[in-house]
Amino acid sequence: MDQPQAQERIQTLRPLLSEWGYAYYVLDDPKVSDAVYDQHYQELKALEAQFPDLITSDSPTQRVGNRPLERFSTVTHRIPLYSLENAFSNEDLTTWEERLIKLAGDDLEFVCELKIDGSANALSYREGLFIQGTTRGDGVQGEEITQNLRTIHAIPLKLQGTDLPPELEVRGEVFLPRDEFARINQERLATGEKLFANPRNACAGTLRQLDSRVVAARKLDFFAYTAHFSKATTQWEVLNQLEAFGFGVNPNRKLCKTLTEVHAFCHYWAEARHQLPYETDGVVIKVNALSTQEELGFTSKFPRWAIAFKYPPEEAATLVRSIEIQVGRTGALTPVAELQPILISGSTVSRATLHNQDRIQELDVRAGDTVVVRKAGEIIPEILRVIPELRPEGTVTYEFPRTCPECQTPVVRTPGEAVTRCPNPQCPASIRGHLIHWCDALDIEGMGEKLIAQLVAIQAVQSVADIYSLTLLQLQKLERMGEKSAVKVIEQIQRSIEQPWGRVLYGLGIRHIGSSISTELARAFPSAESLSQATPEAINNLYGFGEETAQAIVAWFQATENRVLLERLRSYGFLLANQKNQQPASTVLAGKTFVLTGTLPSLSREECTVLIESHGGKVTSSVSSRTSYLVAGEKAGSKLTKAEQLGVPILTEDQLYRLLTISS
Ligand code: 0OX
Repeated sequence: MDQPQAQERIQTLRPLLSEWGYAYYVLDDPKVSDAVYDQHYQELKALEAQFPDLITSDSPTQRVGNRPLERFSTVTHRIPLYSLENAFSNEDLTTWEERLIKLAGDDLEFVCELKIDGSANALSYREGLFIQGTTRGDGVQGEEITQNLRTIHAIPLKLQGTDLPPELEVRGEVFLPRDEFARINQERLATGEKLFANPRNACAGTLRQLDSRVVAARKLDFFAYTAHFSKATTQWEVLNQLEAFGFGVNPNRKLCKTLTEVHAFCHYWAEARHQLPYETDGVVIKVNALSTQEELGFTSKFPRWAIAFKYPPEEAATLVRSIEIQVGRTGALTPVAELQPILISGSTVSRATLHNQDRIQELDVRAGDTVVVRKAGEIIPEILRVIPELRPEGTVTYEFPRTCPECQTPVVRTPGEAVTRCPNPQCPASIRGHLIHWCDALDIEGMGEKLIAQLVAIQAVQSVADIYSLTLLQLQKLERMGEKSAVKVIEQIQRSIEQPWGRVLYGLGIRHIGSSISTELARAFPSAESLSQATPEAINNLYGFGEETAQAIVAWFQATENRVLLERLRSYGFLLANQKNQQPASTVLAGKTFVLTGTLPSLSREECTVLIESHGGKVTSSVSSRTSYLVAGEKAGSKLTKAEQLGVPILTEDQLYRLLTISS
């Protein structure tokens, strides 16, 4: 395809992909299947990779940057981002309305919007194109995080419609949906990283990432709530216009003629909000007429024409029965408070995390204390503070254990780290943790925590490889295990041998290697063999991976016991490599022909072929003018000379990886 033909095709693909993306992400009403979307997206990527001059900033492929920023720059907001005055009761709302009536008369209408618990941001558009996005910061100055905001599909890169304002500033809330928050924390738990306390913190932390590829993997969302248009005369019209421009706008809004209707809206959402897929902490009430808003103006801190009706925080007081220590897969000791069960926003809480030794010291929490518990992000309840007035006599300061409660090995705490660990790799808690993680990763139904605990207790399994030598008889002897269930478990175990290499890699429980990173790694390193020989640089060059990740992988594959484990898994029938006839990982190399020569540092010829083919490329045996690239390793022979003569580009293994990551 020549450049004009590519341009024509690109101009068909871009609006199509924008429309499908909008239907999927904003309207929640997909027009085509994921596979069809992906196929067209990859086609656009491939065309743009071939003709980089044709790339434009509003292309759907340009939502993610290629490399991390060094730092963010500070921007002064053209108009400050005000915060909102709070109302905590119906009386507070009535006082607010009385003040409004005094200042602007009684002909008032109100718009009620749910108050989203995320991060406020300002977005600038010029001639319909998204040019800059900033955080609220202190309201006067914020940080420029355009690249991160571009990853959010509810923020259009190009406004929809024809009659577009030459300049437009939109404000709204970026937030992290609850299920995405849970997914991220689960992954962090699996990789031994510190958990986010709630979706708001996770959202703010994500927006502060210098690498937009990390942001893109976290699926932030956005609701727009202000902008100024010459044509709009009311806030209600503003919201509708923002929707027409292609922004995500919260559908749960209401135009109210009276304060009674406002009260009803607040009352209704006090409970109903718990069913929403994102967190809200109140209702924002705004005067509808923009002319009245202007008339009312601002105090030094707040607009007079808006107020936030805040729902009471999801907190409750209860008694700490005891403080227990849990030992995780990585040996980390996590203190947990066993609580007198208490109902908080619709569910019973009986345990709360105390995070680590420092947090216990900071709170000075003791068994017998009455504490305030919050359901942070509605997922992990945490203790906010102790109520000292209610401390009974005779309580004692909690002593953090010096030995592992499971195996009595002295615990260690690396200076500068918050975590205390049991260093014993044979600790039953860490063995159980590894086994649970493996069974979860490989989807072995029936192998739950209880069964695993029994098997570890009788020393039937220690390493994940032992699972594959379990016999029916061994299982049948266990408590509450009939013949039928035992047969099922054995079947499930056998089935797991067929799981793809990416899942197996995730199951190995290497630090920092969560489930999505495993999938990426397995795409790039199609076997345990190639990954075990990869250099930290080759791993580092991959999508979103950092130094620590690369080091963790290299160290894991160097350890003798892990090499033995892989050998044992192989002997039980694990392929530890991608299947040849697997679905293509991407089509970024579509239309490209490769020739291989010499010995590559980590990939065998066979693996390199699988890698190229899995991204849509073709591998042939001899160099000609039609060869797109020669991949050359050590001791390359005549093919290298021929490629040089014909001007065929020559790639090292590292450069091949880079080609894959730049284009995918
Ligand atoms: C929200 C939200 C925040 C406009 C002028 C002052 C506050 N968190 O959902 N702020 C505003 O409005 C601004 N509206 C909202 N819906």
